[in-house]
Parts: sequence; structure tokens; C-alpha cells
Amino acid sequence: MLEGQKCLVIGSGISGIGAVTLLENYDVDIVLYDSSETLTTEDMKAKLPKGSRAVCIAGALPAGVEESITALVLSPGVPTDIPLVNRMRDKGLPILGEIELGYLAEQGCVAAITGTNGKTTTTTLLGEIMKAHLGGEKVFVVGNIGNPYTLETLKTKSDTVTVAEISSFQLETVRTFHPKVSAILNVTPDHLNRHYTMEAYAGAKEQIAAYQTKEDICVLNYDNEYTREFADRCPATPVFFSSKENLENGYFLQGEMIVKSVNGRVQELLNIHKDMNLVGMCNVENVMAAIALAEGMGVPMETILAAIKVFKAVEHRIEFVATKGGVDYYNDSKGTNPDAAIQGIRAMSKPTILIGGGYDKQNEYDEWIENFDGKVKWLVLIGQTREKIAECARAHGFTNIKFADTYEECLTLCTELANPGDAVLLSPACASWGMFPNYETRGKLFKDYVKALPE
Ligand code: UMA
Repeated sequence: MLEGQKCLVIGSGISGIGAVTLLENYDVDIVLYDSSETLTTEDMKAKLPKGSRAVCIAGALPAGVEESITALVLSPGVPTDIPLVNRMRDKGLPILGEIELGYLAEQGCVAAITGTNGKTTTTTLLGEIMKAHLGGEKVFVVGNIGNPYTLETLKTKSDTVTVAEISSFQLETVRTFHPKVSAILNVTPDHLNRHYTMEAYAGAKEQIAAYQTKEDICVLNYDNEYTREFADRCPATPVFFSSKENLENGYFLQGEMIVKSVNGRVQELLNIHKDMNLVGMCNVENVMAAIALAEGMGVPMETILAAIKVFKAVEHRIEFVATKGGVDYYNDSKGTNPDAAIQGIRAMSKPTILIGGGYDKQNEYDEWIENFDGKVKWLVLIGQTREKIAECARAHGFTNIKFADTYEECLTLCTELANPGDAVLLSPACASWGMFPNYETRGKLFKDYVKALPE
């Protein structure tokens, strides 16, 4: 583990702190660096474990530091093409992402999930299934879900399982990361400001299987053009799921039943209305993927189905909050891109006041608006993208649009616009950055507001 190196950890968010915490256990000189001009070294030290030997630097790197560095660890939010990283790469220095660093200390078996949407639900559900199978103390749920891998990896043993949600940012910097089972749930446009092209974005997602072999499995969505085509060049054995097609081999939806097919012989597994507490077709797909992953991990089907039956929606993902004044409120703050937000609006069955807008990831909103499907009564827009979304909506003939400057104003507007029998849905199709540190804070504000409304 980078023994004898002088390692620069870039980013002092939760991943950077996790990376430093892990490196403290090895013979490594650690420099924790954050380019933020508003942070102080005291802020950074306060986040580190007591007695940490890491040197903290905020703002500009002082002269001489860069020259002394022999290895680099990147937080996921640090682009891999910033000048500092480019210079280090040109020198031939090892550049590891926080996930790769965590994996170097892994002792057990890994299941890893990526995809534009559905990652968190599938990861959480697979974590619950694995816990039901092995017991809670033998399962670690880590990664993009908000729990850095580097904080858990030293607890792993030969009989533990790590279930990891992995983003495209994290996959750009894997070098040996080798899950026994992996999944790419879907690939639709997102994060193009970081990856620039769909090819590069899909390429990053494919890295999840790069170090797998045919002994391992990679669960893929048959209905998504990127993941279906990837099966032909996937280093692992592909296993498909589909909510649209009957498959000769794989998991698919037949009427109301999720079924498993082996060489055309179909076995019914569960009823999507009676045996699941999750709403929306996206969740049917997530459940199919979780079943395929869990079977790949050797969990008996009986245990898998029992865990699915008691599983409830993940917080901030099409989460029912409350009914107030006859209006249903749903929190889908995790709808941080148009494709995720499409799933949000599709799951609604009542006339809906929809809250959209936020940080500009250079996405296009046409498909999202086309999916309003007559259900959206009012679109209340906020944040950096509000003009762009409004323009796109008008181009599609949708004009019931209101603007808000603050979230408080936005929420007040929604309650005024909603009548009994309507739904209010926060599903912004945009990241929260710029207004909130993360989507969780945005979702929590929404939920607190709704809970404080009179009955
Ligand atoms: N920073 C630099 N230099 C840079 C860029 C950033 O120093 O060039 C610093 C910032 O000033 C800041 C720190 O890096 O202090 C933030 O690092 P980070 O953005 O990697 O954030 P973390 O807190 O470490 O959280 C990261 C993931 N964040 C991102 O990918 C943006 C979290 O995913 C993840 O939960 C966490 O690691 C644990 O693995 C969040 C996310 O939004 C939820 N992910 C995206 C998504 O889901 O769409 C990919």
C-alpha cells in the first residue's frame, strides 16, 4: 500500500478524509490537499482523526511540495485532467482513486454496482439481502452511497462481503478493482461536463468490469443500448435483465411477475404489486438487478425474495413524505439528471406540481419534458438551469411555468398551486450543487417543510 511513498491526497471531503485515515496505517508520508480558497488548514485538520500525521494544505500548493510528491490519491470530485494531475501523470507517478486505494486493502469479496440511475436503491437492497444471508457484521455497504470505502476496508476479512455503489467519477481511476459480481444498470446522458462525450462516460462505467474474468458475472440491462452492446466485449460473463423483452436466459418482467428464465424455462419469482414496496418501473429493474447480483453471490432465492418483500424505498428516491391538505408530497431529490427525473414523473399517478432545476451539468431536458405525459400541472423552476429548462419546456408547448428564487419561495408556491387530489414532486433533473452541498440536504429541507405543513 504505497509503502515509502510521499502521497498527495487531493480533496478533503469524505473520500479524502477516508483515504488519509486508511493511509495512516501504512508507512506513507501523507499530504492532504484541497484547492478550495475558502477552506483553512484548521478546517481540514478538524475533519481528520485525532493525532493524524497528515500535513494539510488549502488553496495554492506552496513551491516545492509538488516536486516532492511520489504518488497521488484522487477524491471522486477531482477531475482527472486538471493541470496538477496531468503533470503528475506525465512524470509517470501512480494515480489512484479512493476506491482503488480502498480495494488494495480488501480481504473479502466485492459486489459493485454502477449505472446512471438506480445505483443507490440496488446497492442498498443488495446490502440488505447480503445481511439477511450472512449477518449484518459481515457486510459493508460503501462508495458513492455516502460511505467511503477507505473507512471500511480494514474491517474486511476473507468471509465478509463489500457491496459498493460506484460512480463514473470513481471508475476513472480504478487499476485492479475486481468485483466478483458487478452491474451496469443503465447508461444515459449525465455528467457530460466532466466526461465530455457519451463514449467517455460509458467507457468509465465499463471500467467496473475491466478486471473481472469469465468466472465473474456482470449484470446488464437488456433494454439499454449501451449496456446491451457491452455484453459482447464484457470481460465477465454477462447476465441480462429486462422490463420489456422476454429473455431466453436472464430475469424479466412477464405481466405482473418478475421471472427467471434458464434456456427458456421460466420460473416465477415475485409479483411487482403484491411482493414489493417500491413504486415505478425503474424499481422493478433495480429489483431484477439485485436478484441477479445476489444469486451471483450464492444467496439462496428464498432469502433473496424474503429480503425484497420487506425492503422500503431509499430516502430521497421517489420517497413518499406525507399527505397534507389532501395533497401527496414526494421527495425525489435524488432525481439529479433528466433520466432519473423521468422515472420520478412516470411513478406519479395524480396531477403533479413538479419542482425542477439546479446545477447545470450540461444535460438536455427534452426527453424529461416529453415524459410529462399530461400529468404536470405546473412546473416550478429554481436554480442555475431554470431559464434553460423553461425555454425547452416552451419549445415543447408546455407553458405552465413559475420561477422561484429561493427554495422557501418555491415550496410556498407549490402549496399554493396544489389542490386536494394533486401531488407535489421534488424531482429536479439537476444536481443540487450551487444551492446545497448535496441532494440529501435538498431533500431534507423539502421533507422538513412538508412535515411542518398543517395536516
Ligand atoms: N476539490 C479539490 N480539487 C478539485 C476538486 C475538488 O481540492 O479539483 C475538493 C473540494 O474543494 C472539496 C473536496 O474536493 O473540499 C470534495 O471532494 P469530492 O467532490 O470528491 O466529495 P466527497 O465529499 O469526497 O464525496 C465523494 C462523492 N462526491 C462526488 O463524486 C462529487 C460522493 O458522491 C460520495 O458519496 C463520496 O465521495 C463517498 O464515496 C456524491 C455525488 O454527488 C453523492 N456523486 C455523483 C453522483 O452520484 O451523481 C457522482
